[in-house]
Amino acid sequence: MSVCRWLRLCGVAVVVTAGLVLPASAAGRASRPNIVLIYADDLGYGDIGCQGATRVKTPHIDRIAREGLRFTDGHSPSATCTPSRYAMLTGEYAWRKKGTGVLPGDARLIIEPGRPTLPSILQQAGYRTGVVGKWHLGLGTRNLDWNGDIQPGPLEIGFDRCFLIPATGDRVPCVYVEQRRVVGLDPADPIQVAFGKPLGSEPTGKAHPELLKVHPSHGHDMTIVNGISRIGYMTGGKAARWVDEDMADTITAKAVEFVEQQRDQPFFLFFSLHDIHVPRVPHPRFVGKTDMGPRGDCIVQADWCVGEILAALDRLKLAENTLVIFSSDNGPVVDDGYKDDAVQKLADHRPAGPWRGGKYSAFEGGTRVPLLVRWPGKVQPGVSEALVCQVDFPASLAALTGQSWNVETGPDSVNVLPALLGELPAGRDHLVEHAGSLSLRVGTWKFIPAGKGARVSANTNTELGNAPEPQLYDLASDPGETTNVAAQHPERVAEMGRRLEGIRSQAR
Ligand code: NG6
Ligand code: CA
Repeated sequence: MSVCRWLRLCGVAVVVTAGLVLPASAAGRASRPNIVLIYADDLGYGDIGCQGATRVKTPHIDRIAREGLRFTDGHSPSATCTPSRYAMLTGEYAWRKKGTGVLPGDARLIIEPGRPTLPSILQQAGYRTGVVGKWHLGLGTRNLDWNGDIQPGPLEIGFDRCFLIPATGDRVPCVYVEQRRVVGLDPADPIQVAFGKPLGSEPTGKAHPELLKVHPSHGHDMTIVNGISRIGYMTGGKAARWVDEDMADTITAKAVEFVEQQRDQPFFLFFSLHDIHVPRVPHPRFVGKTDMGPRGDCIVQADWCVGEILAALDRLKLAENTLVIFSSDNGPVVDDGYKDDAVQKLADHRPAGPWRGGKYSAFEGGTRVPLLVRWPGKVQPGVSEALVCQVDFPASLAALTGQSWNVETGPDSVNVLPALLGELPAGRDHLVEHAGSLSLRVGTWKFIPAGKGARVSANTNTELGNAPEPQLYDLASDPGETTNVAAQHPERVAEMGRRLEGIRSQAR
């Protein structure tokens, strides 16, 4: 019997490289399933049926959970969008690098072309790579001209294809970018974009609230596009402007098109939903599907987007050979700047599930998000309590596809592949959680250093987790972070404080 066959019979995956036979753990598995990463925006742990939501139905998301592995301790790297995405694509905690906070819509690209990224290593492994939907990692260099070639962007950091919402739904420019061009732009009506200082003569929400169909609750009072005032100012590009109500349909069609086009070789699709970020303006067919107003209806819409991708995989007979990952870029927020009835209609719905806080928060609700992994026949359906984070995707998916991950440029990415595939019950032993400040998880202990800052956000009413004294929680007995036990465990507080400082001061 060959060594290969013997190892396989013993349950050890093998990789044959230049005559050498190495166990998978040493050489990577060199398996190349398609990878579809569906990334919701601001969707909370408790916003989906399989994690306790009852007033909104999410059958498609629940199907991924039922047919796959549901993580109860899966995290986004940060409690807001840009830093989470930066860390997930680079394997480096965003707080290590200046300028990686929530970006304005005219920011330059913050991921350096040429550095290893999640998509670039998959490209190296022979994948066709695509990103569809929200980007929010900046585009171009300084003073980007939106009317010409938009670069550098996703195509310079490892994606073969892109169809983008450049920043967020609530930030200008309110146009799509495909490959390097604004979609549908009339050259006779050039786009200009500005943040901070007004631009042009188009009405703003501040001056003309009578023109609005959705009103801001805080901020969001600048240029009006499609009856909704945004963050930032734009002029021109009228024919190219998106219609919020059609956004889910538009990006889902693009995502499905990518899957159809790439079906014959391994592909990686990063499908980055707009939902359920503000402004929450679902397509009319989803309006009223819940009793929670637009926030609930947008969850239904997000679930529909997921269902379309799963249906495409089924239709093309790709489901068996596709690793589907579903997650969210940060915890939930109820009022994030528009009067959309989310607060009034929330009642007993708990967007963060059992966790305290939400988007922007150092409490678990900031980063403990839905994380589901499905790979039929390879990942045993079930529930995992492993501590894992999206920053681990680069090292883990490199291991899956037989690539080595560059720990110099992506030092915070841990290979947790055995946990992601359900082969091991444990993932990381520790995790730095990032909101405005840093906190540290070690096992089920959670340490939040003493810090300045409001306890509750005046805008969003989120409990931010800041306190003038150190906080220590034992999540095993107190998952809701209700009882600060720092005073009872001074040594653990000191030790976790030192460890956090050590990680913080580690050079790249
Ligand atoms: C905040 C916005 C909020 C949202 C957030 C980014 C205001 C008052 N608030 O500054 O509405 O856009 O940035 O969200 O402007 S994220 O999910 O992209 O991180
Ligand atoms: Ca977000």
